[in-house]
Amino acid sequence: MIRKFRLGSPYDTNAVITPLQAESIWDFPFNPAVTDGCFEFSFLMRQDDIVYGLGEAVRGINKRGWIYESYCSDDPFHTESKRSLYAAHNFIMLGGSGCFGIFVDCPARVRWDVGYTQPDETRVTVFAKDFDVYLITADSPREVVREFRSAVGKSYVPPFWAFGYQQSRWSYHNADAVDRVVRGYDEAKIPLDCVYLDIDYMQSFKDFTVNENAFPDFKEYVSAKKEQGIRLIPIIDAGVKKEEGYEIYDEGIKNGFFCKNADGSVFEAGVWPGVCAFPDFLKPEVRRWFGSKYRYLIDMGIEGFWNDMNEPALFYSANGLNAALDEAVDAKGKNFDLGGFFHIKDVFTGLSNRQEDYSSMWHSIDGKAVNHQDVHNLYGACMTRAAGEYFAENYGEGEILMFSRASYIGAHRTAGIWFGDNHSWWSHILLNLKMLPSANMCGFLYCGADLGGFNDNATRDLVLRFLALGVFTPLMRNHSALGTRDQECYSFGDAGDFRDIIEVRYRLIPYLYKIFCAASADSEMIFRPLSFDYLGDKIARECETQLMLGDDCMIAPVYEQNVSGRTVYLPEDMRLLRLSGTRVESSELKKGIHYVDVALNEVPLFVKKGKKIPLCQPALRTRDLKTDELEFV
Ligand code: MIG
Repeated sequence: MIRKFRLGSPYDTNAVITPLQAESIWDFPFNPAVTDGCFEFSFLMRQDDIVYGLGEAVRGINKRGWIYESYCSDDPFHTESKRSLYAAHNFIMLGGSGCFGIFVDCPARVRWDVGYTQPDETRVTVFAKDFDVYLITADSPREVVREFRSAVGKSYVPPFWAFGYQQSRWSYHNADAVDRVVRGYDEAKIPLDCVYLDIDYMQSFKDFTVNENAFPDFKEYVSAKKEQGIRLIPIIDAGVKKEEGYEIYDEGIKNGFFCKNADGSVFEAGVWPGVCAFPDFLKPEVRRWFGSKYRYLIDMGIEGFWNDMNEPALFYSANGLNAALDEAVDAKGKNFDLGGFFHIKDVFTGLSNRQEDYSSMWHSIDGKAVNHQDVHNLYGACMTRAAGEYFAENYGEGEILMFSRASYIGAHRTAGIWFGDNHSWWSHILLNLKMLPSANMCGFLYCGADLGGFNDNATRDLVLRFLALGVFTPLMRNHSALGTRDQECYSFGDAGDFRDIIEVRYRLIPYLYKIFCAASADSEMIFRPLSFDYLGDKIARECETQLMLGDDCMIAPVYEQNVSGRTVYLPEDMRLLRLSGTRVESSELKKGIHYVDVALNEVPLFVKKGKKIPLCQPALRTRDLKTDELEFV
């Protein structure tokens, strides 16, 4: 059952699509109250209750014992100490003595104190006066999720080729660099379907432009790659370069499409292109306008995009920078104590993504000025909705690949997400694994992390182990930052182990695609915590390093360095498949704890009794897969 409670007159976030009669917020059964001008509610947790949800966030599948904040943030350090990442996924669920889910449909900041202040209490603070809260009750966590997901609508299904292996880097800056990647993979006989274009393909980082020195005849080039079975996926950033004569900027100015300052002038801040204006994506006409701009690239043969920097990330504002410079100039020549030094240092390091800047940004909704803070968490989602709706209308649903960095529930209907700038750290294999079921609860099915890690230098074994998790994630993309060690699969000498891992992915694609489509159609999760399936089993309930995959399987990737395998808990008898290239080794394991050897070129898959897993022959491209010639294991 689902009930809706309302405070004030909320802006329509487009998250829930089932029409429901709203009750008063004061009838919400979890201690609704106003404290210090903010709305709060709370519920008690028994010792063995698990709190699930919050989608893309730090820490565990069980969210207990930390404070999280829904506030879309461009933060490239995904450490335990953080409260916010790029997304605002306001769905939380209690599983245990009772079972219910809560969705706070509010695009302003929301704080989730999940047993941090009071170990047995979850306290939620909503920093707004107009919003809806939904209460979902059912008999089990799985049913709560299903009920919630049916209310927010079916998840986006990308094109079939988007299940192929994808290679990215910031940046393959010209056609030669892209060709080298394709050649590297082809020579190593490693499957590949997509190569990504990061910001350097543009002219001066301007959206919907192509640098002609880097790609002299882009259209021709895109079609030549397509003939080779390779799709190019360009990035689109939220900020529009301030430059007279640049069509997008001029049109935005002429039509009043950009966010404003309080005095009505255009809000400006620095991002990659330099000073930028920010489309007011909350306006339907702005979404239609910006969405239609993708056509420029689609007409050149492009079939997929990734939307970046749409929290929105702000490196600095003119106001912030000038104030900081004034302080620095003012301090010059004065006797500087340590306090003064750290103050100036903080002023400069705090220039990016400043609260003051977000507070000085204004939207216009139905002719009314709305402060950015009240809708912050919808900005990126609306950017992606702009593209998604244009694609669905003009090219048909699921024809164009789209995924975004920032997101809000609702955006899962038109796009996927990636988990942003992780690190080439072993701990991030596990963090990214834990994000998968949480993201699925919130509707995001097409997702994945930067395999091999984005920041910092990767090692060969890390990339292999990361890829072995990526074999199962719908988005299987290796991506890394400018200046870090190359981490393409052919960059570490002998590529055989990489081929073995990625071939396993291609063998599984028909099966994974089927699970994906069914999960979208039936409002199911692809990845579930073991506790969803084995409710009374203590070890399963506490397991944070293994996941159920669909209805037949369990996965348990290796996430530590210098180990030859890992300990795996089997909540029932299962068959272990050791997959490597076209090799399949199968053995039976009894319920209980096992140490399982996993070589660097192997992918372990645990299959429940009485289930059969279809495999096809691998191919270098998804288009060459013979999806109707399946062998069953
Ligand atoms: O400030 O476009 O998360 O994937 O490679 C960094 C450059 C901007 C952040 C994205 C990352 C991308 C990078 N971008």
